[in-house]
Amino acid sequence: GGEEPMPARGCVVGPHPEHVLLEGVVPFPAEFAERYRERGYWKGETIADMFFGSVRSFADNVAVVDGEEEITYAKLGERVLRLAGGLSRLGIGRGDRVVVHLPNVAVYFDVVFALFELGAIPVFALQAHRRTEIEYFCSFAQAKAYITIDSCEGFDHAALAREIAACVPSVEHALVVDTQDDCREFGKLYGEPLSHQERCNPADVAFLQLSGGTTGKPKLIPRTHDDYLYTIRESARICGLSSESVHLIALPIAHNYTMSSPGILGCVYAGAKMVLAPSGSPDVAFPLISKHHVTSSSLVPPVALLWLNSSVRDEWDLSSLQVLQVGGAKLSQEAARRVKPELGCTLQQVFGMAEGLVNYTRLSDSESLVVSSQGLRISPDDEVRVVDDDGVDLPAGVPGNLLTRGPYTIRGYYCAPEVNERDFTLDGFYCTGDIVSRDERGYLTVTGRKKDQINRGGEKVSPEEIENLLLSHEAIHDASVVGVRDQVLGEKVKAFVVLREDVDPGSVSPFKLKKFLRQKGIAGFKIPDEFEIVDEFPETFVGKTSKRAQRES
Ligand code: OOB
Repeated sequence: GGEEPMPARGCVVGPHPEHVLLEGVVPFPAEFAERYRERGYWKGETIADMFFGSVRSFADNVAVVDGEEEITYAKLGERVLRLAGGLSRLGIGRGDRVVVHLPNVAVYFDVVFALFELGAIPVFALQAHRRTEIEYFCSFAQAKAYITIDSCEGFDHAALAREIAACVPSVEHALVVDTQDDCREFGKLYGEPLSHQERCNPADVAFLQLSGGTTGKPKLIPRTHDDYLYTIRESARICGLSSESVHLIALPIAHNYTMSSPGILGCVYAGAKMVLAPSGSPDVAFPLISKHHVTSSSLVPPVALLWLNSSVRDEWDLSSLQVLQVGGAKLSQEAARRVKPELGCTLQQVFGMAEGLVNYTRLSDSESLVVSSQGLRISPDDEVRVVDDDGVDLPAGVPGNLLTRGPYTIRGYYCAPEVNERDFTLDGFYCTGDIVSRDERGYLTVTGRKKDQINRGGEKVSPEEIENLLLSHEAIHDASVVGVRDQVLGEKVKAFVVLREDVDPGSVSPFKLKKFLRQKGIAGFKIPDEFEIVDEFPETFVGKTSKRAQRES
């Protein structure tokens, strides 16, 4: 009765336009899409529809806390529409790719939801990425725009923006969020709210997420509005989020885990409050938990270990904390067992992948299940197979290769037909490269990995990518990069190098090699923690480098 509905969007929202398939995307086969719609997984809603639904339903709730700034859902909706107006006037619209390269700051929400409202396609770079990666994302995705911040953690992103604008022809706009300048160029984009929307179709690709690499270059993952929103609704429910929840965002904001498991989109869906932290370290996170009565957070295992082992833990009131998600890499049982007694909250293990499939232990699961398994799939229609190397299905309890297909798992990487042939079966299962065992109820335990990838505390490193960069060094004849065990990170990155015959070994040091890689412009977490100069690599009996021997050396 009688109340004016709030005009959350600039105009009356009409029906969605026709679906447009982005070139280079492998679509879901029609019979699967039909089944997922019939079963109510795909509801025919866009991420922007969901966002503005929450802006209406939770208008006066605080959505984002960033330092001293608190932004309500109503205010966020207004900021998003005004920025969408500005971006639209620059010519950014439906289907345009925009590389987003921002740290954990409130403006991230404006940018991402404005792009969704325009039907533009964000490409999610991590704050840690540097020139080599950003240039690659921009050119590979043929991005029309690149959005970053002036500087962060001592790195001059504004200079990077100038370089990208100069060297990637598709990039018409390199936009820099200015936190220091007086001119506030970026702020000027917030103008008249977007008044007409071209919008997009729920079956369209919503964004391109990055894969944890196994190849020379990172692969891009196309996720649709329909498929992603399904995981968001279910994740919010499985993680117990409500409009009373206060979720600490302590991991890199653009990672798939932080976006959706349950992540910022799960929070927006539930109308929860999100408290932004620049890092998960205890001296940053604990004061925020105590000040804002944080009820849940999502961490990777090394950060969970920092929380468990922190000397300042008793100085802060953490009693509001109810649930702690830990995922991205394997959490040891010893650490898992300590969470409840020492932090006073329920542990929820998360085993997910940007390609799709996400598993959670449930909040009502027994303590022994929660500490020993990485959880159960989200959907009854997630098809999970555990097979031997010949593709034969294995019985419960026997570890094997995890293959999966389902209502939110991609059918192929973006513009990557050759990789797709390797990583997807003919009937559309994604070969995850993970070795798992499954119990009778479907709970998975991760026991190993088949893919050539290093999981450095949740951050994924492709050995091939680093080997290729090392091979471009004039003193290096051959390079092999492997993961070696580390107490805290689980694995760290180690490079073995063979020098050219005429090179004096004294002229090459780990310090110099690190500097060389840094100058190439790559994310810091990919730079090997250790180097070893060797005369030759151990070989397998077929004459290939034995990475196993190197890992164990
Ligand atoms: C998440 O996504 P990605 O795409 O960075 O990495 C996926 C890979 C998995 O294939 C697996 O190898 C590993 O990361 N992984 C785990 C794990 N969670 C992820 N390995 C062991 N135990 C776990 N709990 O990492 C990601 C995406 C969504 C939610 C959570 C994590």
